[in-house]
Amino acid sequence: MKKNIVLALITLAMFMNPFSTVAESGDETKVKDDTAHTEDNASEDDESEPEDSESKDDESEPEDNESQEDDQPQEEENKTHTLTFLGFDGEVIQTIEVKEDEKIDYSQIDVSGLHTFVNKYTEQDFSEWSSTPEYISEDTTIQALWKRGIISADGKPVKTEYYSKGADIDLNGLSIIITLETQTTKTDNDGNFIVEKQENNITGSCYTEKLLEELFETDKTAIVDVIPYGDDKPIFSYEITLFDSLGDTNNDNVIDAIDSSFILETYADFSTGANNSLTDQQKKICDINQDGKIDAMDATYILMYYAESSTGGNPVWENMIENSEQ
Ligand SMILES: [Ca+2]
Ligand SMILES: [Ca+2]
Repeated sequence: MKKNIVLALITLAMFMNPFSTVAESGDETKVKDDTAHTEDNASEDDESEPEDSESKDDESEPEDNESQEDDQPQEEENKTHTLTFLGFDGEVIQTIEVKEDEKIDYSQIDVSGLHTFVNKYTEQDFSEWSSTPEYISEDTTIQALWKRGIISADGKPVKTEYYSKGADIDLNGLSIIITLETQTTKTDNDGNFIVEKQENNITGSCYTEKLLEELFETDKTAIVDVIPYGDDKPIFSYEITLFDSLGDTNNDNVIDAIDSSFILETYADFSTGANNSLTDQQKKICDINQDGKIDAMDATYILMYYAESSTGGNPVWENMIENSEQ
């Protein structure tokens, strides 16, 4: 079919410009003369010129007829068809008129409007067209296929309660997954586009923006935002609380030998079976390493804390417990 079109175009070009055949036939001087005459006496030459060319055309009449016949099928082949582009939900986003012999330029279709946030954790964008024929011979509709990035938390941080504002935020247990879903051009038995899935764990490339000190500046509850590197908006948020009375058994805002003694006494009472009625809150305050027992170990932590703070240090329960457990 393309060959026919090329041949038709060549014939058409010859038909449209009979002077070119005249020039090629060697009558260069005449053409030059015509130009010269045009400068000298434009009106006369203009009138005479068509006559000249007409007479020449008459001589080559059979050729012209042929080329005209060739034009007929070309016009039919060169019909214009409508190419309709549908968005993800089947809505028309653009239509273009395309000639049959015109190669379709898909880059001219604006798909930027297809980029959306389905919700806070799902981003959707254009992936590809359901088909991309180079040429069309009838009205055609093609569909935009989507790709989605869905962020989800597979596991949450275990630690949501802190004992010191100076502790580091502990994200252990958190698992952030990005699921990439892409509609492919393949369809299932029901005619739906098959979606391919790919999961990426991106927990390791996430950070928290604020320190506990800032988070707990005014309140003992706060929201931690987990943000992926290179981004500025959180992909996961959770609540944490500050329990800053750990170890302060007499509630005087100081942790010292008195608190340590209290714990040892309590421990002694428990171990001898003496009657000791601590409230749950008091038990929590005394159980420094939160292992469910109040014993000499907790008293030792108090003394370590006291030693560090009394020498100008800024002890952090979390670090102290972690270091001593190693
Ligand atoms: Ca105290
Ligand atoms: Ca304990």
